[in-house]
Parts: sequence; C-alpha cells; structure tokens
Amino acid sequence: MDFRPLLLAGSALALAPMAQAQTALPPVAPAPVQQFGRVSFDQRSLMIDGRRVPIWAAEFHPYRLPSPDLWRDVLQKLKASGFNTVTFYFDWSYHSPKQGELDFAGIRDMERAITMAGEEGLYVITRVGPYVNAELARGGFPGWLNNQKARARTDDPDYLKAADEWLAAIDAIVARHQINGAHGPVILHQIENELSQTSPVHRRYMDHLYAVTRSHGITVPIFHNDQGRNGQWVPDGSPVSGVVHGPVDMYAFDGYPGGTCTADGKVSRGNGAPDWGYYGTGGARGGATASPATPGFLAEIGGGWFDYWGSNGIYACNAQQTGAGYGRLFYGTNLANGISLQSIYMGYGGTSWGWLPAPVVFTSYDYGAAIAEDRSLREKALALKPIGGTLAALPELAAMVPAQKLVPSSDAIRLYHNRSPETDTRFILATHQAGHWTDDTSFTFAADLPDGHYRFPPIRLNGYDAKWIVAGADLAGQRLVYTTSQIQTAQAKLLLLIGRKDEAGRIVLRYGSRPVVKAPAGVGVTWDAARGDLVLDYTHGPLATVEISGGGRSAVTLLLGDDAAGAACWQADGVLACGPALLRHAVKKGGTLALTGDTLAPSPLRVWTQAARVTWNGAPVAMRAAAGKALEAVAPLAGPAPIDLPVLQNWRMAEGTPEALPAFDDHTWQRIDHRADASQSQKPAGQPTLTMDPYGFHEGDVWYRARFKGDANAQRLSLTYGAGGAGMVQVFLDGRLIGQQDLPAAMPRPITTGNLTLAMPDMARAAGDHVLSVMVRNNGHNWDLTAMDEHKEGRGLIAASLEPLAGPAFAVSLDWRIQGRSGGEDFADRTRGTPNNGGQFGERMGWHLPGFDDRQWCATGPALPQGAAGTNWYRTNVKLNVPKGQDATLALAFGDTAKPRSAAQYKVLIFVNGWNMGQFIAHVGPQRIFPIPEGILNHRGANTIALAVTSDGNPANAPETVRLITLQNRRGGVDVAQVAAPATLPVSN
Ligand code: IPT
Repeated sequence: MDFRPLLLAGSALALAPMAQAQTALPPVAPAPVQQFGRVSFDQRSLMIDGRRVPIWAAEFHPYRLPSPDLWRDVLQKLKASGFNTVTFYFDWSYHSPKQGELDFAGIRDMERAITMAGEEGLYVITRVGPYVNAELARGGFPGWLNNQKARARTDDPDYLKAADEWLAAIDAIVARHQINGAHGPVILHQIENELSQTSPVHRRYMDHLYAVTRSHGITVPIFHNDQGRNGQWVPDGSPVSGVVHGPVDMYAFDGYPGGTCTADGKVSRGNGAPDWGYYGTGGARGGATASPATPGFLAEIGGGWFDYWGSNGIYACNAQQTGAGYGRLFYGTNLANGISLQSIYMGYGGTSWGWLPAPVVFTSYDYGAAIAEDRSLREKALALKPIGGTLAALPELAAMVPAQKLVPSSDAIRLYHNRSPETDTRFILATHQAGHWTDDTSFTFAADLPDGHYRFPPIRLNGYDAKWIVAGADLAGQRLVYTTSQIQTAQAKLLLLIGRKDEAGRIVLRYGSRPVVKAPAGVGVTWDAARGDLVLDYTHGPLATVEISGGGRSAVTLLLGDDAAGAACWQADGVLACGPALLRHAVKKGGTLALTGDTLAPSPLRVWTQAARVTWNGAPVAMRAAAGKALEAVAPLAGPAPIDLPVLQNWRMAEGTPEALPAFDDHTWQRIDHRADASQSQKPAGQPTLTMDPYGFHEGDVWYRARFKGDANAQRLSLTYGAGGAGMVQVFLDGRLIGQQDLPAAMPRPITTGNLTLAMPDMARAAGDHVLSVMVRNNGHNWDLTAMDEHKEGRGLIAASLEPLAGPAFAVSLDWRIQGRSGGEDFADRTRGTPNNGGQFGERMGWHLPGFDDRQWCATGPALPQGAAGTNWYRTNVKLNVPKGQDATLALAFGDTAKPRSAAQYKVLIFVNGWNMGQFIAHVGPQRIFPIPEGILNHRGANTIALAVTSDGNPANAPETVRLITLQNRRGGVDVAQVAAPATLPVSN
C-alpha cells in the first residue's frame, strides 16, 4: 500500500488558492506509521492489519441498561445503523462498593458487554477513567473515595493506590479482549477524561496511568479525551508548540457544536460545523490538527445532550437539533477535515437508574440519541445508516487530503473537496456557507475528477444539511465517475443510492462499450459514447430498480430511493433486505437464508439473495422472484399484536417515617463524632462531622436524629446541608414536621447545597427530652470536571446548630446519630449493587423488595391516598402478559404526562421488583415517564411495584395516578432472561 505522506507537493499546490481565504496549511512532514500490534496509524487514519479503517463509533453505557440481554439489542441496532465501533465508558463506582472490593458479576459483567460487541461485529473503544465524568455521581468515582484526603486525579500515592485497584481489574478484562493476541474487538483504549489540569502532579499522574495500563497488558494505542480541541495531552514528541504534551499514543478531543436546546425545548442554532482539521485556521494549535503525527480523532462528537431537573424536557429537541441534517453536515465536515475517527456521544443513552445520576441530570439519560431510551430507533438513526454505508463502501474516505478548490455557482454554498492519495477517489461535501444555514439553494459546479472534467447537474441543498458526493471510485464491480446521491450500501453486484425525497439525482458510470440498461420509466438513461459514460438521471422517491449488464463489466443492480426508502433497507452479514423495521442478522445455511429482525407493522420483505428458501425469525416465508434479482415475500410479514396492560390497582400503603417519632429506637445507629473527613465543605469550628460519607453512606437518603433537653435557648435551628440537584431536607421535632426545603433546580450549574433556618416551636423550649429528626435526600455527589475535588462537596448535613436568636454562642447541645443504607459499604444487596439503595426506613426494612409481605398494610384499592408528612410507601403487584416474540418497552407514567410538572409537591422513589428505577419529582419535572427494561420488569409474569413518596403530608401534595404504558412494541427482539435478584434481604432499622 502506498503510504504517501500528507500534503505532498500535489495537494499542497492544490491548496494554494485557499491561502487568502483561510490560513494556509503549513506543510506537514510525513509521519511514520506507528504500530501497536494489529493496530497502527499514521497522520491520516487508523489501520487494522495494515488496512485503513474509518472509525465510525457510537457510545453506549451498559450500566445504564441493567438488563444484560438487552445490551445485544442495542449493539445490534448500532451495527444495523451503520456503525463499525462501539465506545464504552466504565463506571468505577458501579463495581466498587468498598475499597478493596470490585464486582463484575451479573449486570456488572463488562466482559460480557465487550464480548457481545465483538460477536455483533463491532470494534470496541474502551474508556476506563479512573475518572469519566459521564453525568455520573462523582463522575464515576466510588463513594468511598470521598473519604480520601488525597486530591483525586493527581499523583498522590493514596489516590494512585485506589485508582490502581480499579485499573488492574478493568484493564485485565479489556486486555483479554484486545484485537492483539486475543483477536477480540478492542482496538483503542482511553485513560482519564478531559483532564484540564496540566501541572506537574497531573503530568506525573498521566505518566503513571500510561505505565500501569501498559503493565496491565493493554497493547493497543492509548489516548486521552481533551475537553475541546485545546491541545491538552498531545503525544510527547509532537512538534507543535503551545500544546500540552503527555504520555499518550494518539491525541483525541471532544466537541458538542451546533447549538443547544433551550429549557423550553426550542433549538437555538449556533454557527455551522467547525473546521477542526485541514480547513481550520489552526491558530496557536498548529496546522491541520493539534497533533500532526496522529489522525484526527473526536472521542466524543455531540449526538444529543443531557437534560436536567426543572427543564421542560428537551430530549425530543436534542434529537431534532442533532437530527438527520445535522449528522450529514457535522459528521461530514469532520470527515472532510481529516477527522477519520469519530464517536457519537451518545448512540444509546439509556437510564441513570437508582443513584447513578450526577446532580446535573435526572433519571432519563435518553440524550436525544439515535436510539431512544426505550430502544426504538429515531429517524436520525436511519439517516446515520448511509454515513456508515458510505464509509464502509470506500474506506479510503478515512485517509483523504484536501484537493483542488471547487467553486460553486452559488455564494451560499461551500464545497469541500478531498482526495485519496492512494486511489485518487474524491469526496466532495456540499454545505451552506455561514449565515446561510436555512437557505434553500440550487447550485452547480465543475471539477477535474479522476475520470475527466465534469460539470455537475443542479444540486439542491435545503437548510441545515450537507451532500456527500463521491467521484472516481471502483465500486460494486463498476467504475463510478460520480454520483450526486449518497451511497448507502455497496455490495459486489448491488448499489443502493439515496437522496432527499423529490430531489434530482444522477449517477455516471464508465464502460468500455454501451451496456444494456433495464430501467423503469422516470429514470433517464443517456449514453455518452465519446467518454464511455452511462448517465442515469432520476428523482429520489420509492425504491427504483435499475439493472445494468454488459459494457465490459460484471452485471449490477442499482437501487435508487429517497431517505424513507433507504431507511427501510438494511444490510446484515452482507445481505441487503428492505421492508421491515430492522434486520439483525442474515445467516446462510444450506439453501436457506435465515433472517432475524423486527416489524412495527405488517411489512413487505425484499431480499437480494441466491438462497432458495428464506425464514424470518425462524418461520418460513413464501417468496417469489422480484426485479433486480431479488426475492420478495408473497404476503407481508406480521406486525406486533397490541399489548393489553392492566390498570394498577389493589395498592397497599404504609407510613414510612418512624424515625421522626421520639420513641423510635436508634441505638443501633452510628454516633456522630468528630472523625476526620475529606469533605470540601468546611464545617464551623467545634462542630462534629455530620456529612454522610465518613460514616460509609454515599448514596441516597440519610437520616439524622439528635436528642436535646428542652432549653430557653432552643429558638432557632440553622442547618447547612448538601443534597445534590433538586435534593431536599425534612426536619421533624418530636414527630412533627417543622420544616422542609427543596434545593431549587438551576442550570447550567445546579444548586447542590442549601441553608435552612427554622424558628423553633415552643415545644423545643419545654422541659424534658426532645428529638430532632432530619432526613436529607442526596441526589448525587458532584462530578469532578475541573479536577478540583468537586465530588467531595459534603452530602447530608454539613452543619447544624440549635441556638438562641442572639447567635450560636449559647447553642444547645445536640447528641446526634446517623443512619443511611443498611450495612453502609457492607450492604447486603450485592446483586442490584451500589446504585440501588439509600437509607429510607422502607429500604432498610426491604419494603421495596418483591418478597416483602405487605398483607398487614392498609389496602387502598386503585387510589394512592395522601399519608402523613414524611415518606409513605405504596405497593402493588401486577401480572403482565406481553405476547411472546414481541419486544416492548413498558413504562410507569405519573400524573398528566402532557405537563412537565405538577402543582402537587412530592418526590417518588420508584422500585420495580426491588430495583430502584429512578426518581419522579412532581413539582420539578420534567420526567414523568419512566421506562423499565424487560428483565427488570417481568413481561410474562408477576411484578411488584413499590413507591416511596415523600411530601409534607398536605392533601394538595398527594401522589397522582400511576399507570403502565407501552412506549414501543415490535415483533422480533432478542431473548431476554429475567435478571435474577433476591426477593428478600436481611433488615436493620
Ligand atoms: C464531556 C465528557 O467527556 C463526558 O463524560 C460527558 O460528560 C459529556 O461531555 C457530556 O454529556 S464533558 C463536557 C463539558 C464537554
């Protein structure tokens, strides 16, 4: 293979006309190929076994889908959407309840996730942290690390010791599945994430990470993900000045361009797609890239965004903002700029169940991603398929360099023009110029292409979109001169080309002599004998079949269609099938082609195969011959049957706040003392250590009880507390709620701590013993994006003082005890793991578990009546019977789902079969619909739903109706086993 260096004389000359308009690209010396076993790279692309591979990846977090069989569903959908790689972050906290303990069993079996990805034909990029961010509580740091004084993300030996425990375990798993040696799917490996501190302690930390990673047997290239293209942690030895060098093999960065969605769910468009490579101005960061010896690598490119407490619900908007046109425009511009590795964040977002979320997010991590939280494919996923298809058809797209500048007929249009130094194949990306993003423009241009000089027919570009035009390629046994359609699928004898509905398209193919063309009416066929060009002109619409034979080449079938036609076509295992909602696999055995996939409704099936028989999900399908050497089903494939969902009734209820009562026995609770803590929240001098982490409580709710003697000075209670995003505090005196405070929802920086000052009722000054009971809902520790130990902000109570109005000098002495999750770091429910439980009484008593006997509870029928101030529990059982062979996502819906929030003020922890599947905050919102994955929810059997509802007990703040709803329903899917988890557990008060 010819590894001609970047910007050889020819292409450098070709760039000359650009020099005035843009900063000229400085000539870059050819970079040598760097070899890491089967993986290598030069400055233009990654190579596997010496062959250039565009890396087209999507991010997926297995821990955000706690039903491992469904990982396969997501992986198959990513593959079917055209990706060749999946990117996994790993969450250290998910695996480590306690220092020295790491758990990779069951839902935590990351080895299974990596293996599955390989089985589904995807490469894997692993990102192990130790810090990952990812909108996880503590950015993925385990709760116990909050008790470490050592500054995290530095070379402090205590921190490194902790990090090494995790890295040794996760790296060992990754190492077993590398492409090197093991022939596994892992091709690239990330250390740290967005480490924007670059002092010597951070440099030494990175050196340590690199060294231990190698010592753990990771042999593939190692990279870091820079927060934006800032030139932080560029490989040592890079000649660019003004960057921060570090111990990495490749430079990678992230970017979330293209505007945002406002809290009202409106798109506010930013500028167009940035030129983060060849066509950029470079500035202080150097020329083509910040790291000229390594290929352009976006370890995260926005494919949506997260949503936060109190918004109006922006996931639908995010999906639209990063929709089909955005994808073609932004991912295309990246590619044109030489960014040959791109990973979309997120491909599937999923659910931040239990106490996974950082304060910046609520339960749903849908992200507006291509695959929605309910695992349905959004329209934009279908538009990603042709991008993956083009890259798969022409891997040389991964390694192009700028070619001659092209001048369009319209000033509103910008044309990128790249060529492959190896094959001379061209990639022309047509976008709008800045300031013209919403224009509807028709343009032409002329170009010197490998097969001659051509003037292109009028091309339309409507709004926020881009056209991916390829010229001068050997494809499907033909010579492609150029096409204005996009290549979705190329096989040996088949080419599927698509474009916007009702827009004109053209393909020009070169032959030695006039070929025989069988084309339907509406396809214009012209033969240019002088050049040997066959020119087909058509309008993109329903799939049209053109058959070409003779002309000195092998026969080929062209399929021409619009986006919708393309969306209905899938390639799996080298077989193209059109009609159903998804094709998962196509396995040839003997004369039978066994197809598996999904239908959303009765669907036609057309498949291009030599096989005599076809089965669909195991059942034979009667087929007949169709145009273009295809077979088509005689009768449509069946769609799914509707799902009959029961109404939730037969609720039982119990009050769950006994801690508020003076008589409550708390002698087993831990005493609050003056122990050392590592909190970032300074407590006032003389105060005991109240924050929850030093007592081994890191997740969810925490209770405090203080005894005091009635005292004339007990006039005012001042509390400082940490509760995360939209967290809360409730204060009881001798069994009565005397105060409550919600942290207000705010972004972009959530308010995570609060002060509450209460005037104490007369009772507090009456002689005798009194009990103050305080519940703090900890909605997650902060992430540590700035590497300043932000995750160590205190949670639970930080300071408490019962004092006279004159001030704390004569404060009343409080004798505190604390209780959180049963067992603290030694909690019993190792199956559901660290995110599942906090310290609500009902949780400590196992009321959330399916095996709890609630027959003593009060039966309330279909109603959820308001209870006393504090937390009230409601339980019901429900039998489901989703038809076999159907893949559905069912959800719990609270109140009026048309509104982002309720007038009623209450918070609900949602337990399904013992699993904490999220939190509904009625008056904050916006999430009202909580998808429960199959495997957690038993689709064909009994289920227990338990709700822990916290409010002030006011009748106006009673819980609203809860319903089961169907979010998506398909015939097909993968087999899903129920996730085994204990029905009962030991209890403690
Ligand atoms: C960047 C992080 O790397 C990633 O973990 C996640 O937090 C993501 O973006 C946002 O969803 S952080 C951002 C400040 C660019």
